[in-house]
Amino acid sequence: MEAQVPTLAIVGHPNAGKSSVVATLTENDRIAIDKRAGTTTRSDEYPVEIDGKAVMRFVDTPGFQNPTDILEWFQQHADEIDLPRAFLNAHTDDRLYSHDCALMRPLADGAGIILVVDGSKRIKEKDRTEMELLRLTGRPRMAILNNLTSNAKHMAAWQDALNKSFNSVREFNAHRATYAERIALLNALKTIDQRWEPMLHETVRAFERDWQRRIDHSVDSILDLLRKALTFKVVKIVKVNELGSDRERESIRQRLNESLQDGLRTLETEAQTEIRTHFKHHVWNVAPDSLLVKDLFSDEVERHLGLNRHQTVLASAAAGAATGGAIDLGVGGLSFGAGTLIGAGVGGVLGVLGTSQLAKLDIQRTLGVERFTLGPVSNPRFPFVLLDRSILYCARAMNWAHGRQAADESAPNRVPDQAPKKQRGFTEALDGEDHKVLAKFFAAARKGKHSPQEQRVREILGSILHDLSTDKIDSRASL
Ligand SMILES: Nc1nc2c(ncn2[C@@H]2O[C@H](COP(=O)(O)OP(=O)(O)O)[C@@H](O)[C@H]2O)c(=O)[nH]1
Ligand SMILES: [Mg+2]
Repeated sequence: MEAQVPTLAIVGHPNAGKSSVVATLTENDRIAIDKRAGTTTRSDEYPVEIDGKAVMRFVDTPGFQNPTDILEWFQQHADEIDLPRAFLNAHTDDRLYSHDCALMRPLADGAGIILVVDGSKRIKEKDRTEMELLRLTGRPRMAILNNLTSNAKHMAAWQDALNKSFNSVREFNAHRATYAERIALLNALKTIDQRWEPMLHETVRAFERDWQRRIDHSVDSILDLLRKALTFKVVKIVKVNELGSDRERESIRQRLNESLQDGLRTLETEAQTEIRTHFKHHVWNVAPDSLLVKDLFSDEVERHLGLNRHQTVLASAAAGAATGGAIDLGVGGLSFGAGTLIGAGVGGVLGVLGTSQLAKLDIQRTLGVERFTLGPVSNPRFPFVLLDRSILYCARAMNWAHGRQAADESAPNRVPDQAPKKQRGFTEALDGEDHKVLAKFFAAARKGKHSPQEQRVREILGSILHDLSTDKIDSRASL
């Protein structure tokens, strides 16, 4: 074991939530969270790696087997300088103490202790025994109150009891903890042993740098998605003599529209997979009522995300003026003025993004063939909606605890995956200047051009994502 890397052994009763805490702290959603009590008999090491280098290590232990015996042994050998090492030496080959030795080994090697308790249960004598023997190890130690239910009746008693034997006591819910809470916990670990402070300081900084990098990568993924989506089009070439009636043209138009939508859905899914990977999620479940599982072109998504009418008109006008061309608010090949489109679109069954208003159909006839082109998307709200949904996806990926199981519906949802009610989407909360910057960026992207606004767009998105992963999440999540 590298001496420089802070190592923490996670101890506590079976089912206290030890494995869940390790999964959340190491962002490892593959750690098997075993519902059956006492099935873990070994100590498993889970390093936290940044740039391929372990910056800290957690050891998931089976918990104590014979706490009363150990306490007695500790008390009888009070003159030993290193009780964990001495206990281990005395019991290595003793099968009765195999779990206890698995737990004691990392402590003997210098690991600190995180005791996980289920704060919803009453404190028992066995708990007091364990607290006392952990105190006697002399190792730096923190206690985590992981309240498995909403029963807060015993929390104060736990706080009192734990405060007597631990250098730090913190509430931490393995199923709910956000990035900000993980960082807060790591910062608190600094205080349990002053000698760890410089190391943990570096670890926390590495975490923060890594987080910033993930935000940057997510911004890349989103901008990439927007560029691809805004240039995406579908084409169908048909021989004129195979084209009979107008009904046939209409059915071609409909099929093209489906292909356009499917293509855009696929692009969105690809970007989401990237974002999920940035935040190390392999297990991914979203509540059925989340806006994230609704179809991209559904009325609900349209209603809750993107800019409002007024903002759309202003932003599009600014972008149109800047690029020197008229804004294309095309509706199925016809041109309406901005007011007409918005007025007709909102509240309609299909919404603004619905079938007819997404993109313009272009039909060109040459050499006996008709070339039908649908796209790229000309609807001015679409990129704002797509952007909002990408941000929503990031919010979920950034704040979903890795130790949380999909089945746990009891943990209050702190991730704003239902649209904020008071505002439509994240972009709507931005000011008019930022709307214009975005609209100009979208206008350039539609033409496949680099936009001078790109740097500013990156800053805007970076700051939204940053805010979503720090303390500001709570105000949104309560909605
Ligand atoms: N509701 C809720 N359940 C939790 C939480 N942490 C753990 N659990 C559940 O409690 C059970 C035991 O958790 P686990 O991490 O395996 O505990 P261990 O035996 O101490 O490793 C599992 O079913 C977990 O899903 C939590 O914060 N909230
Ligand atoms: Mg376990």
